[in-house]
Parts: sequence; C-alpha cells; structure tokens
Amino acid sequence: RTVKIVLAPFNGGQPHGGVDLGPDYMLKHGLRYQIEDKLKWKTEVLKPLEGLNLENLKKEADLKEKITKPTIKRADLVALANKKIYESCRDGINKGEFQLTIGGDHSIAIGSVAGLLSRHPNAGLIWIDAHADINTVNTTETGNLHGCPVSFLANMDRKDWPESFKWIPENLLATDKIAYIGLRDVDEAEKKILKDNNIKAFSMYHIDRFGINSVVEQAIAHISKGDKDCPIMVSYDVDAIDPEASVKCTGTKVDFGLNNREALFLCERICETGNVVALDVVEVNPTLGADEKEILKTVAIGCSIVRCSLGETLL
Ligand code: DIR
Ligand code: MN
Ligand code: MN
Ligand code: MN
Repeated sequence: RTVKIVLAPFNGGQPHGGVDLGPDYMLKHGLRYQIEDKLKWKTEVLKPLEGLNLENLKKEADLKEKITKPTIKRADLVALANKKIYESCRDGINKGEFQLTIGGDHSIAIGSVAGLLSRHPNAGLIWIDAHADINTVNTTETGNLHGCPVSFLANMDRKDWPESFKWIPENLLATDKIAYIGLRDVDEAEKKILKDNNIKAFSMYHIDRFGINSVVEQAIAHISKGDKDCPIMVSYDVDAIDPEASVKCTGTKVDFGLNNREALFLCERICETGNVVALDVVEVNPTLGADEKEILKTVAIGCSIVRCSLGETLL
C-alpha cells in the first residue's frame, strides 16, 4: 500500500501568507515517518507546484488587480496552480494508491478533488469545514477563492468562469455526492445554494443534536448511495476544529467547533469503511500562531488527521 503525498504549498486563494508552509511543517513534524514506521504504508512525494514562482506570480497578480479590482482575486493564478495539482493527481497516482494532498489553502481542493474524480468518477466527497466553500464567482463577498472550490467542482455558474478555469471537466461532481460536516459560518448566498440544491449538510447544530457518530454514519450513507464499496474522499479544513481545542493557527477561525476527539473520530470511522481513497488536509498556517505551543498543537492535529485516516486506531 502506497500513499502518494501531493504537496500543495499554495496561499493565493486567501489573503494571509504562511498557509503555504503547511506541508513543510507537517513533514518536519515527522508525518512521513509516522505513516511509514507506525502504519506501514510506503510513501512517495509529488510536487506539482515545483517550478512555479508562486510568490512572484502572486505579486504580479496583486499589482494588476489593484487597478482592475476583479470580483474574484488571483483567478488565473488559482486556476494555474490547480491545473498542475489536478494533472499530478490524475496522472501521477494509480488506482490502488492513497491520494494525500497537503495544503495550502482550501482552493487547492479544486485540483485534488478533480484529480481524484478522474480516477474514481463515482467517489463521494465529505467536506469537513466550518465553512461551506460553495460561493460561486457571482456570490462571493470576499473574492477569496478558498471560499469557492465546491462551486467549481460542481460546475456552478460555469458560464461566468474566467477562461483559465475551463480545464475543469463539466460533469465532475454531482451535488448529491457531497456531505458537509462541521459548518458554522455559512454566507447567506451559500445557504441558498445548499437549500436550492438540497445538499446534505451537517452543521454543529446537527452534531449537538444527533452526536458525531450518527452524523458521520448519515454522511457516509448519503454519499455512498447504497454502494458498500463507494470510494470516499475527505477534504479536511482544520478550521472545522475548535480554536480552543487545538486549531489556533488557521486563517479564518470560527468559535464553537469540533472538539479534538470528534475531529479524529470522523477520520477513524470513515477509514473503517475501507473505502477512503483520498484526503486533503488544508489551512494549517504556522505563521498565525502566538507561540511555539500553538503552532505545535495545530500541526500535530493535522498529522493526527492523516494517521487516523490511514488506519491508526487506539487499540
Ligand atoms: C467566506 C469564508 N465564506 C468566503 N470562507 C472561508 O470568503 O467566501 N473558507 N474562510 O474557508
Ligand atoms: Mn474553513
Ligand atoms: Mn464569513
Ligand atoms: Mn475550507
């Protein structure tokens, strides 16, 4: 069994620097060793963004956009980086291998999920996040593309996309193959999109109401549609986890989130299906920590998410 670790040190989908350091910090924390020595998976690293001078491209884009003031920020850069991630995930990973993408901000899931679906077209997507990330190019209030990846994957408002995004295949992800867990900061326009498309979404209310076990069960059942072998991809934004519990180093913190056990139980239970084929871990920003301890806590839970998704158990 092999894990292909796709490094996606990209920060152009949101305003903060530093989220591009997520992969470095997680690897320095011993992630590869943990996967190989503790869990006995082989690992290989893919670097789709190597060779792009991302900081220069970002400066150029920002300079231009100071004058043009577009409604979505750094669109061509986000599209370019994601095309590279997409091609790596599509061509550089074989069917039996596990796709682990480490961000970077959540815009990188455009590439990772599109790549995964090119190999597993019937896969379901579990999106763990405080946010729904389903703003379209027309509804986004911030213009930050990390708030929009799901709308691109589900082909929403395609006629209004910049040309640079048109590499995204059209019939990639049906809205009934998505389930959200952990939501608590959803824009009004996003609430309407979720309702109009009847998208399965479990907010923190549902976790309090039914418990995390029932919620994850319902999420898996919903996306699997009765297929006990349905491949599952998890896209995990660490801001789903409560800042007081462990995740202070992330760009858009929201109070009252998942506790640490809920955060990892999700991964353990989804892994237990035997159907997980891919995981993203995104929005770890080590530069937003007040001290070493805060950084370590965030990076450590990021690594735990990976291990629990690859089969680490308590017993
Ligand atoms: C907000 C925040 N809904 C936006 N989104 C975030 O910018 O569209 N996603 N922070 O992770
Ligand atoms: Mn988020
Ligand atoms: Mn908001
Ligand atoms: Mn997100």
